[in-house]
Amino acid sequence: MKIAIISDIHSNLEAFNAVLRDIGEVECVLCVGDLVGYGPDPNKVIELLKILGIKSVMGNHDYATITNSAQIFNEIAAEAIYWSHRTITEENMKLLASLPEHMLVEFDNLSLYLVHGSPRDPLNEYVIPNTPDELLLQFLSQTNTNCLIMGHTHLPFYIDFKEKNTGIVLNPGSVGQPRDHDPRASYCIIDYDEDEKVTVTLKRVDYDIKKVSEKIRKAGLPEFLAERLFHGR
Ligand SMILES: [Mn+2]
Repeated sequence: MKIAIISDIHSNLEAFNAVLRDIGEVECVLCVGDLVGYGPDPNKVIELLKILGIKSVMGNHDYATITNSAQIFNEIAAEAIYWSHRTITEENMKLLASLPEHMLVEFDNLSLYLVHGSPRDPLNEYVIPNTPDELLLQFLSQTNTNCLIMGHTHLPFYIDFKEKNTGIVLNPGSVGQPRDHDPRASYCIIDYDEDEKVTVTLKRVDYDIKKVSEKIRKAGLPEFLAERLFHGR
């Protein structure tokens, strides 16, 4: 059984579509938040998520967009938050507001805990790839599951603590604004076989960055948000 994990789409429809095409046949697709912010297509991204029945938790940009409050963001991110708040339809805003802070998803003996930031700070804590194992194991045990999935940093990583018989901690990276100097859209596949063996594969997909950058300029969003996509930062 295959499960696809996506995160941080950030209103980038071209990247989202490219990832969905690459995913192909899976049991389900789950999202770790930040559907909107930065990019030019918040409504289309929310509507596609709804049509495909993709479950998601809430991200800090989703929360800031709903509440129209971006004081904690830098000027460029804040501008995109206010723009998104003005642009998103009432119906789509309702869906955004209904996203849970965290989510527990279970398949047979595989249980997944999804949260945008961290289990102790669901919206805002950055759990970066070189976080000490002790803290990751502490988070994992706090969730009472065998797979902790976080987003927010836009930096993909996974660690398998199977030698400690505890589980997996992973971040699928960002679909719509990767920041690890690889501009391709990032996501991951969890493969769970009959012997209950879990395999995680981090994936990258090319998409039409030029098209998105032109849409960003046309929408009147900050130029930096268009430029950064080409460099994956
Ligand atoms: Mn994000």
